[in-house]
Amino acid sequence: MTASYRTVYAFAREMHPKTVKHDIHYGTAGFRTKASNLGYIMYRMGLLAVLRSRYKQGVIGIMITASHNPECDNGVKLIDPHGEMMEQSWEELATKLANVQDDELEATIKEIVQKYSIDMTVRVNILIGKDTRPSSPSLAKSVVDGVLALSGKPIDFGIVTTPQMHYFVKCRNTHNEYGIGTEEGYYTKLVSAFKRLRGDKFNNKNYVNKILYDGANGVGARKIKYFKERLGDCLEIELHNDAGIGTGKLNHLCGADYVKSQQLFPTGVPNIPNQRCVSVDGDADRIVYYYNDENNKFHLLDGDRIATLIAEYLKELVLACGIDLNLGLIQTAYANGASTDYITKTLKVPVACVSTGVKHLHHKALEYDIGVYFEANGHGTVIFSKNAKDKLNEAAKDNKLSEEQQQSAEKLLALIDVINETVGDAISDMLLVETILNAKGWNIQQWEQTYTDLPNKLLKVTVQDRNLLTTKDAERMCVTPEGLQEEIGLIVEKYNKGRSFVRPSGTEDIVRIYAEAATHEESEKLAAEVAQKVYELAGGIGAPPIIP
Ligand code: G16
Repeated sequence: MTASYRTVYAFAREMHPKTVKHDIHYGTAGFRTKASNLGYIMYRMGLLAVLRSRYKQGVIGIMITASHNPECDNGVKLIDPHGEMMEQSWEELATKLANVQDDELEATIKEIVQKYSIDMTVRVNILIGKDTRPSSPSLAKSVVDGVLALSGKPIDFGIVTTPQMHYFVKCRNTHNEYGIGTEEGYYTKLVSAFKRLRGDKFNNKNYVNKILYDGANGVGARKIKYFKERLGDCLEIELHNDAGIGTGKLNHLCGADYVKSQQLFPTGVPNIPNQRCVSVDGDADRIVYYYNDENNKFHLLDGDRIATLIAEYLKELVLACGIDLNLGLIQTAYANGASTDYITKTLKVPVACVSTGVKHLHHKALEYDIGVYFEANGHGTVIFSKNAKDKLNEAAKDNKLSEEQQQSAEKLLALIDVINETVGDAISDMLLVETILNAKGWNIQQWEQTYTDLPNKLLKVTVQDRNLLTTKDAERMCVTPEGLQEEIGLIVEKYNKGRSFVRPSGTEDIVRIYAEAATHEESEKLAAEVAQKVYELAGGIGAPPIIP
């Protein structure tokens, strides 16, 4: 045992010395920064994964990705045994382990071992996956060294999407009850459920069985090819923005984050009027839909739209089954006010608002029999409780129920298999949306007509230290710097249907500003005014924001 601890320091000193002086924090989705600064962090997260795995007595996953960030960044997140993000109480340990000096590593590990009474003799497996960033292979090697230093067994899954990693971890820990824990198992589970739901004909009212797919020049472009092969005529997917490793600009002028935050059609996708398009992000855990109309006007159907479509359809099916299951929808402050109104007033589904980060949404969604959660940026999924699954399984076989009731239960069971319940999964979400549009016989315009979004604007401001900005009330109120919230309140008052909030990003070194108002011009102006206040009061650097 002592020998293992010594290896920890030797490996650190010789191969993965701490190279960054300032502290780095486990953020919204793990550590994320310039790839060149991450070697020692990766090594230390390999160590932590082994400790966590021994503590939880289950397989832990490590995903190397910076998702929507530029190609020069990278990052790492840990995946817990149920396939969900690592428990928040351990994020503090991750931050501590990431920031101690090399010669304090052994002592820090001993502290964790003691505090959690970890049996260091247990054999553990750590699953490792990475995205297509050029820096990912060498960072994966650092993770492997960390796992080996504490005598864990690294299992390399190569280049995979983030949601695939979450799925693999859950499969391993449920002994393949959730699904077969291989790429083939993943494709088979999702595609066969999709085909089962689609049957052998389309609901051709207005549904068109073709989609243009923007792969953001990342792993989502690679993996969609396996779906295309398996889906055949069932869904025609035309792939764009598919650059190989290191040759394309990942997320540059394309991908879900660009389309959502800029509200622009991506480059690399043909502009065909009224054609349904999707963009996924750099690790394929987010998706947005959009189209350009015949006047070349851009229309975005983001995570809020996907959430409402799914919640409405699930509610219809649950009612048709006649089973008593509670359904809830989880959003964040970024959710468009019009979507929240539609969900509560028209769909009559309860809505909860939590802080940004799927880990928060996922956690809240567990409180419902069926919890639908989506961030406006297109990151989300649906989770079904054991109670829901048991009741649906019973209903599907219950001959006392009508044929319609039984069929609705069967449909819901098939939907569960199309969905990656572990985390938001762009491709699984796409199959779910396509299933619903086909079932309703809807084109994208009909989907869009369900409600009208309030015009909104997202801005970023670079500040000296984003940690000086703190928030409360699910990030809807700013606590520090003092006086900023009052100023925001005064600005918002001037705008019809105005709403705005600010928060420090947990994945980029910036403060984010969200604003919505009755008109496009007003939302732009409101966002810019608030951005100016952030710049003034929160230590903005670089060029100050300009009011349009
Ligand atoms: C991650 C998180 C999301 C979050 C996004 C932006 O997404 O998983 O839940 O919405 O970062 O976070 P922030 O506003 O704190 O920068 P991804 O797709 O980049 O992993």
